[in-house]
Amino acid sequence: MEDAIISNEELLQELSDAIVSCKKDAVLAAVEKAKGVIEPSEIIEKGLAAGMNEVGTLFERGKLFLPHVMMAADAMTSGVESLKDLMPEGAESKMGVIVNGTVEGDVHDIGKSIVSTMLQSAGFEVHDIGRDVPVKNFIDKAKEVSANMVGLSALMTTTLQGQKDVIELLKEEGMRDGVKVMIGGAPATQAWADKIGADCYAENASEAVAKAKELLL
Ligand code: B12
Repeated sequence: MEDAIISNEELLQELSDAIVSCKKDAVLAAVEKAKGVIEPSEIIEKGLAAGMNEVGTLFERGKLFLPHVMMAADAMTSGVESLKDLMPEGAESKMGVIVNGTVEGDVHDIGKSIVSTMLQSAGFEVHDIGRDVPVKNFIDKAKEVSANMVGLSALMTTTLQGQKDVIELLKEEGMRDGVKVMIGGAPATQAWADKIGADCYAENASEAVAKAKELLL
C-alpha cells in the first residue's frame, strides 16, 4: 500500500520534472507511464500543472527564458491532449451550459483549457471560445448557446479588467440574472471576484468543477 503511494508520488514528480525540462517527448513519455495508474485529472493538476507552476517560478527568477516557457507550454498542451481520450465524455443529460474563455489581450490559455476539460468531463456542456477573446464574443456566445455560466480566465494583472468588462456588458444586455460568472487565473482572487460582482472565484480546475456544481445544480 505504502509502495503504491510512493510510486504515485514519484510518477507525479516525473511528470512535473518533464515539464520543467521543457521537452515534449519527456512529457509524453511520463504521461504514458502514469496513464492507468493515476487519474487523468490528477496527472494534469498534480503533475503537469505543478511543473508549469515551477516553470513560472524559474522564469520569474530569471533561470528560464521565454523560449523555454513556450516549449514547456507546448509540451503541457500535448500532454493534456494525450489524456483527453481517457477523460469521461460527460453525462448524457447536461448539468449546465458553460462558455469559457481567456479575456481580451491575454493569450495565456493552458489553465483555461484545463478548466474546460475538467468541467466537460464532470458533465457540463462547455463551449471553449479560446483566448484573447473580445468582451462582446462572450456575450454573443452565451446568447447563442443559452449559457448558464460564463468562465473568465485572466493571467495578467493588466487583463483582469476584462473580467469586469464582461460582467458589465452582461448587465447592460439584461442577461446577468440568468448567467453566473466564474473567474480564475493566477492574479484573480476572491476579493477581486467580490469587487467586480462575479458569482465565484476558483483557484484551480478541481475547485472550478466543485463551484460550478454548487452554483448550477
Ligand atoms: C506559460 C506562460 C506563458 C506562455 C503562454 C502559453 C499558453 N498557451 O498559455 C507564453 C510564453 C505565450 C506567455 C506569454 C506572455 N506572458 Co506569460 N506566463 C506563462 C507562465 C510561466 C505560466 C502560466 C501557466 O500556464 N500556468 C500553468 C497553468 C496550469 O496555471 P494557470 O494558468 O494559473 O491556471 C490554473 C488556475 O489559475 C485556474 N484558472 C485558470 N483559468 C481559469 C479560468 C476559470 C474560469 C477558473 C475558474 C479557473 C482558472 O485553474 C488553472 C488550472 O489549475 C506565467 C507565470 C505564472 N506563474 O503564472 C507567465 C505570466 C502569466 N506571463 C506573463 C507575461 C508578462 C507574459 C508576456 C507579456 C511576455 C513576457 N514579457 O513575459 C506574454 C503575454 C502576451 C499576452 N498578450 O498575453 C506574466 C504576467 C505578469 C502580470 N502582468 O501579471 C507572468 C505572471 C510571468 C511573469 N512573472 O512575468 N506566457
